[in-house]
Formats: sequence, structure tokens, C-alpha cells
Amino acid sequence: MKKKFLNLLNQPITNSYLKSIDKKNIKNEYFYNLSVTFNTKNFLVSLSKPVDPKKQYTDKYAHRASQSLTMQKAFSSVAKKLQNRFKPKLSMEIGSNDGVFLKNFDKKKIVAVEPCLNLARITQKLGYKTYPKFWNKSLANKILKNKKKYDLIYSANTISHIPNLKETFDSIYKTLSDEGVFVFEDPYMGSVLKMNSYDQFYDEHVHVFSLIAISNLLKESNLKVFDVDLLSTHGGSTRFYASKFNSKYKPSKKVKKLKSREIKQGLDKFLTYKKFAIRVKNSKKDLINLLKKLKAKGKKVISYGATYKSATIFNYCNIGSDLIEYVLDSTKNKQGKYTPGKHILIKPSQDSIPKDVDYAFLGAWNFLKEIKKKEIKFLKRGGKFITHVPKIKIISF
Ligand code: DWN
Repeated sequence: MKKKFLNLLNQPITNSYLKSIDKKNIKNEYFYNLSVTFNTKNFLVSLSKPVDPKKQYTDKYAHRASQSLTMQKAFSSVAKKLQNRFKPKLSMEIGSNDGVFLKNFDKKKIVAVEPCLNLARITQKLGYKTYPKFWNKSLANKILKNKKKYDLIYSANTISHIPNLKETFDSIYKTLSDEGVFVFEDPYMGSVLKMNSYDQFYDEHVHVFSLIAISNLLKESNLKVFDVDLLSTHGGSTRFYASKFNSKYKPSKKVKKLKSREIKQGLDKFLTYKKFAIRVKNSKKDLINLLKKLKAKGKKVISYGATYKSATIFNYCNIGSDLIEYVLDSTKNKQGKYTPGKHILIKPSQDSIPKDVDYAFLGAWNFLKEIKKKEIKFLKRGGKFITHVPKIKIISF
């Protein structure tokens, strides 16, 4: 049974950065209610009503996975690690974005799946076979027509975006070779609870995974988790290593350890999520109070990183350009546009945060280390960051 524990109010599609905020554009903006549920049977946390993926993954998809140095390094390192450990003859990536993982592979030894046409074109131009399609049963059948099976299927920040996990995992089972491995990484529910990072819930994050939930789901498709890594990327992610149920792989010590940690943390209990929802309400109150106080003092506050995550915060907390003057972002195709729902102007990042800015809210809090390094001048002249994780606080030099 699915039980609702969190209501993040009316939200826009996070990828819908607006070119202009004329009346027509604003009138046409799509909103839906963002509520989050806990499945008491398999322990999966999901949105109560996912948005139609065709509205989300268009040929105007904005996010570029290679935008941060941290992620470039992380993808090149995992690509090497997987090739060394599993020695795959043939691999596949599901959700290849701009090719940041793919380009660490020989073009003949990997294929990609990417439904956003503008992104699929990038990797096609690089010479990688890319299916510009959603991962589902019909694509798996099409790919299987060439009679080849895959030794490694990798996916980062994509499986949690797919509403129908049963079809997803069944299709992966069919496509994997008998001893093949399916490795996927996504934001971790244990970290969301610990960091109070409720901004991990938005239209694209249809599910936020825990090991106990994933183990239950994979079992239904004849798959099992045999290893797991806890990652610091995206504010706390898990990388699951799965294989066919009857394969040679046995669950590692890390799997057993994390399972018992999750039970201790109460990831299998509805009450844990109810308590989290109370912390989220308090976080909203504290953030609004702080921003209003700074405004009253005449301080200039902006936001750093036009993240999809921050759309949840701004819309849930009703924060617009009255409290946050503009957002800085290094992604070219976000610049000059307006954030979804609250319509705050996105400006290009410069060498350093402009001198007249007193505070920068960290929309991209998951890159704090990288941003701190880049913005040392800002911090040295007395500029401060604001973060909401794990609670509202000011970060100074
Ligand atoms: O799963 C998803 C994650 C991986 O990426 C997607 N559904 C959509 C997207 O979510 P996000 O926008 O919350 O992701 P990021 O990677 O936290 O976004 C960081 C943003 O900040 C990018 O637009 C780039 C920008 N940035 C910047 O302007 N200066 C980032 C860094 C590190 C910087 O120095």
C-alpha cells in the first residue's frame, strides 16, 4: 500500500526554463501537485503521480552531465573501474546525456540509449551508436534483434526517473548476458533523510531508492544486488551492482552491512518519513525567515546553480525574485532564461560572483567543495553562502 507523507505543493516541470515571461508563456506553464509516498510492502519511495515523460525529456533538455569538474572526474573513474573489474566485451549506457561516461569507452564496444533528441545528437556526432528512445520493452526487443547480449549495462541518474520499474528491470534482464552486470546509481534515500534534502524530489525523480527497496524490486525481475557503493555525488547516491539471480555473484559484506544500517535508520518504517516531513516544513519556515531578514537589512541575495532541485525549493517556499535577485549558472542553454514556476532570471557565471552580492544561496549545494574553490575571492571579501542542508545555515570563509 502506498501512503503519502509529504506534500511539496504545486510544482512546474523542472526542465521548463522559460525563454521569456510574457503573459502567454506564463499562462501555458504546466503545474502539478508534487506529493511523495512510501510503499509499505516493498519500501519504495515514489511520487504519487508521475508526470508524462514525453513532457519532460524533449529535444530541449537543459541539463548537461559534464557541466561540473566533479562529475567529469566521477564518470571517468567509474568507467575505468567497471571496465577493469568486469572486462565487458559489449556494454550499454541507459540515459547517456552528453556522453560524459560513454566517451571513456571504445566506440565499437558500447551503445547508448537517450530519449532527449538534442542530447542523443551529441553522442551520435561523437560516433557512438545512440538509440534516441526511452528505455522500455519495445526498445529492448528492437536491440535484441541483432542477437547480441550485453555484459555491462550502466545507468546514472536515469533509472530513478522511470515510472515503470518492473518493465525497466524485466527488459534489462532480457538484454543482459548470463553473467552480465547491471550497474546503476541514483540519489540515496538514506542521504535525503540525513541531509533533509527534500529538493531531491521533483518531477524527474519519480523514485528515490534505498537498498531494501531496490532488492525487493529486482527480485521480481529475477535480478539481485551483489554489491553497493555509497557515493558522495549528488549529495549522497548509491551505486547498485546487480546480476541475474542465478549468476556467479554473491552478495558482498557491504550489501549486508548497508541493509542492517537501513533497518536501524528506519527506512522500512512509515513513521521515519512522517518525521522527515515535519523537518521539511521547519526548513521552509527557517529559509523564508532568513531571506526576509536579509532583505530587510538591504542585503543582495542571489542563487548559485539553476538546478532542477532548487525549483522544488523556490516553488515550495514561494521564493521569487523579491527574495533572490537572480541565479548564476555556467550552462549556456540555461542562461538568459527564467527558472520554472518562480521566474527568476538566470545569468551566466563569471570569473567570480559579482562584487555587489552579499549572499549566494546554494542551488547546487551538492558541488559545495568545487564552488568554494572557484569562489574563494567572493568568500575572502566577506561574501557568504546559504545552504538548506542539513539545516538552514550560513557558510563564510
Ligand atoms: O538527475 C538529475 C541530475 C543528475 O541532474 C537530473 N534529473 C537533472 C539534474 O539535476 P540538477 O539540476 O539538480 O543537477 P546538478 O548537477 O546539481 O546541477 C548543477 C547546476 O549548477 C548545473 O546547471 C551547473 C551549475 N553549476 C554552476 O553554474 N557552476 C555547477 C557548478 C559546479 C558550478 O561551479
